Amino acid sequence: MSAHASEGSVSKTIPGPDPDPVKPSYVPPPGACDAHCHVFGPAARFPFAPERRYTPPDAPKEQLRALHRHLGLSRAVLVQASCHGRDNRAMLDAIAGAGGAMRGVAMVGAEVTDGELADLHAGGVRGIRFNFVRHLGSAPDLEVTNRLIGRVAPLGWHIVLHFDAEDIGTYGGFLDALKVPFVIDHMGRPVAQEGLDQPSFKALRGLLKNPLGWVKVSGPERISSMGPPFTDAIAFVRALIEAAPDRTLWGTDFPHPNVKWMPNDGHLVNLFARACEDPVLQRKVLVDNPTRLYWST
Ligand code: 0GY
Repeated sequence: MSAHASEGSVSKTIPGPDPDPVKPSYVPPPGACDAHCHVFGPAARFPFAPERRYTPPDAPKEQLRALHRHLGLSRAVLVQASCHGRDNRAMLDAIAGAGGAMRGVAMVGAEVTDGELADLHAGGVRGIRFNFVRHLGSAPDLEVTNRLIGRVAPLGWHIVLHFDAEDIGTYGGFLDALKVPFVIDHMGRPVAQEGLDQPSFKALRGLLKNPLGWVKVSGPERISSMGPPFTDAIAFVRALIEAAPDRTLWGTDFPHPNVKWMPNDGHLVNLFARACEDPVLQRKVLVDNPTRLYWST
């Protein structure tokens, strides 16, 4: 029995990414950043967390860097994956080997010390992530969350929030009270076939009127109702870039945990360029916006 199987009683095994990403026809501008991706393991060196909700195949830093070279992306933001829990070592190890081309978003608990937060900052971390989505566990306690946010604010960090669509309105009071920048993952996970006027997507666009509000136009495969090539996500990408051109980020979400349809990362790059045709906007989303949020402190 493998180490995974022996410890992962509530965790399902998930498939790895498409091993054969196409070379995108779109060439991203110099400095283009994949602002949402993960490293998984290798589990032999960085074991997965016992409390994880899924067990992925290894997707180590070498695999991610090879993908980014292939896609023409020179920088990346690694988002701590829930399968590693609050053990941020795999992510930190990848950042340390990237010569300044990677930053990170960590997961921490109330027990984190100020010294550990300072070490995370020195290791390239610029934010913390909170998963509210049901399939990754229960929502975090808001008092604990707000205390943690208060502790990372002096470091100049922001927070990354992963919500199910229906919760974006529910947490409006919490979001309105935030004093640090906040980034909503994966376009707020709307359901494409419910259209641009579905309540959660309207609420998200409302949130983006707040100058602290940011969004990632990642995960077309997560919001699509039609499946590949996920063109029903294009209108959502456009609407969000129009709502907040200076506070939108883009990412692959490689290695794509828990998706219904496994995307091809080369196609995702081309889909972005199709949704965002203006080179000035492309540069904002791929280069200038991530630079401001991740490389200015
Ligand atoms: C994502 C999405 C998911 C997983 C995680 O941290 C994670 O495990 O983020 C998901 O299951 O929806 O952002 O990669």
